[in-house]
Amino acid sequence: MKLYDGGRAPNPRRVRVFLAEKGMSIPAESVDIGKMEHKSAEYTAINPLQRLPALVLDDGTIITESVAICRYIEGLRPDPPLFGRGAKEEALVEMWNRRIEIYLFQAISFVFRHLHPAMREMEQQVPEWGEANKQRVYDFLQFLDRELKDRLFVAGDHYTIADITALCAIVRRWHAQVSARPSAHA
Ligand SMILES: N[C@@H](CCC(=O)N[C@@H](CS)C(=O)NCC(=O)O)C(=O)O
Repeated sequence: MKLYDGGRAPNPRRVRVFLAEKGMSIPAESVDIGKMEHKSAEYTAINPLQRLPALVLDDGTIITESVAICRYIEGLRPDPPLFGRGAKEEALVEMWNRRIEIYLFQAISFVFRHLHPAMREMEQQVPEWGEANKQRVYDFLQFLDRELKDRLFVAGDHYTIADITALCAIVRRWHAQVSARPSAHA
């Protein structure tokens, strides 16, 4: 088995955090997104969508999409259960992971990809779209904050993939920057 990893990028990080929670390690090869290595012919043969991460199994099967990779790992090592246990818990974990992916992770990535100068090469930037997503991020964070008043973790009383998605969505530099504003103490 071999994991194609992407350094500081958030999706590959989701898989690394998931593996760490499982106490597992998988041989990995780092693909440098900053150097556009994910656009190389070699990596395109692995994932024609040119996105990271990707997991190649010993029989040659290729799994892309972070959550699909995490589900495969969960199948290999079910404990601790990070996708919930039982019908109700599994549905709630799925619900929260999708909510975090769509309304937080994706919205933050739109802000970053459409506004940050470093992303110019990688994204056809539409600055208005980046700006529009800032408010969506703030609104969702407020909603999440209210939700978390009554429980320890995003999907309930146990740490799950939904927490990992939320953790990796938050851009640390951005978080430090907005937290440093006087308004953050309001
Ligand atoms: N839905 C995919 C998204 C993968 C993805 O967009 N990965 C980013 C790194 S976080 C990437 O490879 N970006 C390269 C690019 O945009 O050219 C997943 O969950 O793994």
